[in-house]
Amino acid sequence: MEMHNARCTCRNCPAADFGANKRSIGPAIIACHRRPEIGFVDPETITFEECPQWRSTPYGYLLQNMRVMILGIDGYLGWTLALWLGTLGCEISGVDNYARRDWVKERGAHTVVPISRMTERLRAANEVLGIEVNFRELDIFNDRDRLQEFIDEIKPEAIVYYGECPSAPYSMIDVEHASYVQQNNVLGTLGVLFMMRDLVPQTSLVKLGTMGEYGTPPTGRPLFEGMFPDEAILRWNDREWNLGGEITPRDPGSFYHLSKVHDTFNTAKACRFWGLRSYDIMQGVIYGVNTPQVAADPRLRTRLDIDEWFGTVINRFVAQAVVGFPLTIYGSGEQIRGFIGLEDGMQCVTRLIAHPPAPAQYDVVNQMSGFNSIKQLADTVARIASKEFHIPVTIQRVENPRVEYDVHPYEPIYNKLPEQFGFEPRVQLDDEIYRMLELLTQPDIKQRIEEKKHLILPRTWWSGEKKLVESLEIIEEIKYEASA
Ligand code: USQ
Repeated sequence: MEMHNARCTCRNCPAADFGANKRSIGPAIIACHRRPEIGFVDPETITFEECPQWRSTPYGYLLQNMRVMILGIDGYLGWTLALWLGTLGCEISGVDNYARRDWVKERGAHTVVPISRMTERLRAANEVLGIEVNFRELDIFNDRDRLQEFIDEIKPEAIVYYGECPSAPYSMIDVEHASYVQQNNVLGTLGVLFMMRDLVPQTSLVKLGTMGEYGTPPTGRPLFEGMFPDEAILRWNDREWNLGGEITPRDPGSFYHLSKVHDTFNTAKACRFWGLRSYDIMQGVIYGVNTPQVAADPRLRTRLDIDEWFGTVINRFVAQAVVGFPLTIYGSGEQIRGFIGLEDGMQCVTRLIAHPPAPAQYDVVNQMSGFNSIKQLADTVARIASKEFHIPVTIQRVENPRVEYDVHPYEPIYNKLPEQFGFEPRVQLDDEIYRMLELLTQPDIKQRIEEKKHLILPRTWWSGEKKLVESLEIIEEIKYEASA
């Protein structure tokens, strides 16, 4: 079967130099940074399939030794991606200021899967996987000059932006936290857009947004991939307009989600103003602990948070089950979210890097592999924990400290990744929950969950109140039965 990016041409390639012959009049021509010997060519003539610089991989053609810079390389996703892409032959560089470690520490929590210091991580990546990561410790917002220098030195061919604070509850603690999250996220990204304009305008920016930008519109309007499809019509007062291509309305659920909405507009405009290229990923809630690389050695493990601020719902439910803490469904549990396993998230980003947007193209993909209600997830975790691990599990409903629709229609559209980029989900929810239970029941990890059990019940209310939520009802007790 033909690879998804086989017919992409130099137009999409970060090695194409569009400024090569500025004085020429007539059709655009390019030179190639990687193959100067080909001279000036029409950007549409050579395809990725034909170009010897693009090598076949399971995720499409990938530039040989492609230079990928990961902003936020020390986090849950950043570290995992560094090892994943390194194994595929990419030259990895990355920056981080260890903020995620600090935020979690500030809340008195810790990653329940122990992770190594960066120096140890880098050494282990080299020893175990033969990957050299070019790392620089810096703050994307505060150390702009140093980041600029680093980008200029590396000249990355793709930049993956994972350097934002990802927590809705953290952004709702108080005005300091809300301001910090918006400054770090929105202004950090804005700075990078300017750097790309000045230093690497041909590089694609793969930027992490969130499905939460859309919210859950009570009208039931489908959650299109960023923009309205061509056929969308607005009717009003006997008149009609075609909405195709317009950014859809957003209804974000926290000051964190709002920061991502602002990024959406800043990034879309930078592509429009300066011809930059970007894929904005609206990612569903991510879960899991497993890729072949992070599982290869304990020093290569990625973090896993389970506290109310940085733990996402499936990861939290699994940890709660392991220590016998009743699973915490907020509100009715009927709220529905899109989800994606860690390894599937890595596959999607790889495919996007392999298929760069054309100049000035801003595009959005909804990155998820399925959707479930919170109640369904709690039931699934409880079933696997009790049946396969003989752990009795209780599920409780607690007050919902957030402001969100409890019951709502949900129709996400998530066709682009499978249809245009060849994404095939491989992570099955049940299998990944099983793998997480295997890891989290290990005595040292279970002990680390026990130590932070007091940080499971949420106390950050969207209203500003500071009190632990109260349990509303115990809705299920699932016990393992030997005959089952
Ligand atoms: N929830 C529970 N019980 C819990 C934790 C969460 O019922 O113990 C519910 C929440 O009320 C919410 C849903 O589960 O309805 C998801 O909550 P979450 O904390 O797993 O995820 P969220 O706050 O939405 O944020 C996470 C990531 C964020 C990403 C987002 C994708 O932290 O970075 O943007 O997932 S999305 O949800 O699609 O916006």
